[in-house]
Amino acid sequence: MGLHFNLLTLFPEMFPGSLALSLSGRALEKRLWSYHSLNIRDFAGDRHKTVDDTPYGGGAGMVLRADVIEAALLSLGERPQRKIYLSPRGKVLNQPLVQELAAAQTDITLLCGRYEGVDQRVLDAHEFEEVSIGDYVLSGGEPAALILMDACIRLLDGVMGNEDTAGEESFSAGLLEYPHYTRPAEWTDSSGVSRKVPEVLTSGDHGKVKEWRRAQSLALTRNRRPDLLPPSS
Ligand code: 6GU
Repeated sequence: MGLHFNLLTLFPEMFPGSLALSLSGRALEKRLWSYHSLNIRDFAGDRHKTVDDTPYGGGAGMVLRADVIEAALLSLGERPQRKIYLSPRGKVLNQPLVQELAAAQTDITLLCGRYEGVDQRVLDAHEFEEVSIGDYVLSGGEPAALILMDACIRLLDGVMGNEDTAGEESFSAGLLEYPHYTRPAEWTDSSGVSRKVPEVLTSGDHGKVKEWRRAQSLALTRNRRPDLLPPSS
């Protein structure tokens, strides 16, 4: 029942974070999704609670120990789980992957790295997938986990307030969104420039509105993100 996330992190207080608010927060209260945040440090084997060590071969930074990560993982028990290590070297998260994860029939375990990384052997031994949220470097995987979770949660049945919103999105699937306007129909900005809402939107002609929005979406996509368009266009 509902999508369940396990979080393996050195900062369990970072969850649910922003996901306790707004749409995802309401969905959490409604039990449409749930989470279990584990502190990796609780699985350290020594009295100093050591979780990391220096890298073999030398170099800067520290590496999270395989044995500690595995102990945390095994504490989750035998429930089937999709295991994801959040790391900038993973495949980049996109909407098809988000849709796949939101529809997962198993728990999703997210390993959030810190320091230089995680001992490769625990990733290999437990067949972690690696996922990145984009081509830049964060100081840790936790914000990436929150983003991945947010993107999944908003797709769950019963989460969106307005059932129209999801359909609207599939209409413009793969394109950037057209511009939005609300009242007043004419607005003067702080420089004294008067700005009107595009006439078609106040015309009441729903066919024309739809056509205009589609054209706007296409033009925006062509200008800003041509990589999103199929090769034919
Ligand atoms: Cl998943 N982790 C970190 N540390 N940095 C990232 C990232 C993940 N995705 C993009 N940058």
